[in-house]
Amino acid sequence: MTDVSELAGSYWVVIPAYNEAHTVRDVAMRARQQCPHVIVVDDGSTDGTAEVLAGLDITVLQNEENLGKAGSLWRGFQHALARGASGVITLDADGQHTPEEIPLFLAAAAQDSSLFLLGARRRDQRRTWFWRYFANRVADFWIGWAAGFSVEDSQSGFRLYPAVILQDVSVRHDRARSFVFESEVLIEAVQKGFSCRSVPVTVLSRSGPRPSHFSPLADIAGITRMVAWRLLSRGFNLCGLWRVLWKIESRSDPHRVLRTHREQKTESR
Ligand SMILES: Nc1nc2c(ncn2[C@@H]2O[C@H](COP(=O)(O)OP(=O)(O)OP(=O)(O)O)[C@@H](O)[C@H]2O)c(=O)[nH]1
Ligand SMILES: [Mg+2]
Repeated sequence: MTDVSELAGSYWVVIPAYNEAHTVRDVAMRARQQCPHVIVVDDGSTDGTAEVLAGLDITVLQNEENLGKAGSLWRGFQHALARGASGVITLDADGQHTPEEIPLFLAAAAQDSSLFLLGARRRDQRRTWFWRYFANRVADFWIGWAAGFSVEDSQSGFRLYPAVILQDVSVRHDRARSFVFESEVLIEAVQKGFSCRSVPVTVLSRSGPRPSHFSPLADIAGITRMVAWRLLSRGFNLCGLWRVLWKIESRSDPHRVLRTHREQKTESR
């Protein structure tokens, strides 16, 4: 099995940041202690987010205007893939995720590098914000139904995307898709035969003064529309509903994963 510290060099960390001047430097520095390649995508911030990162040994990509979380993640993914990343670990810039937990993802990737890893925030910590928790659980149900497995925390931004998945999925990432994108990538990856596992992580309350970018009404409505469309186009995926109700975990299609690995090897020759 591959050593976790060896793996750290082949996974890139991508941190989308929109007006996160209060927290992003600390998050980026701590992520840099875990992995040598860290990218912060400053999404047209107006509070000096890029400036506070000066002097750090990381890559800062600046969007001239706000592209939304989806567009920023996408830009970070392309940057990392173009440099040969085996996968990308994403985490939020507001300090709610703990960069020291990155090795948990690397340890799981060491066992199976094709797994989509979802940082599942501890339920007792998420319950502190009741309505948010409730909205998330509703989203978990719908997304699980569409994907066909029981999802523990579909809205977590702490994730590991293997390169094989990023190269295979094609999902809209325009500004309107901001918080829908991460749910849709998950559904598409699983529908394409990749497997997803949860990695338990901690979640802290936001310390900075800025308001949440997540709008429970608009974003949950966007996610519901996307899921409804996917369910309609798959004849309501009754098998998926059954699997969610019985809390059945995601399983991979070994042929699909093998084929993708083979295609990748042929391309890199
Ligand atoms: N690049 C970019 N990042 C964004 C945008 N909106 C949100 N983000 C980032 O996405 C991450 C998550 O946003 P949050 O507002 O914290 O959303 P959340 O964590 O789901 O919600 P809270 O629990 O209220 O914090 C943060 O790192 C933000 O800076 C955006 O328009 N562009
Ligand atoms: Mg947050």
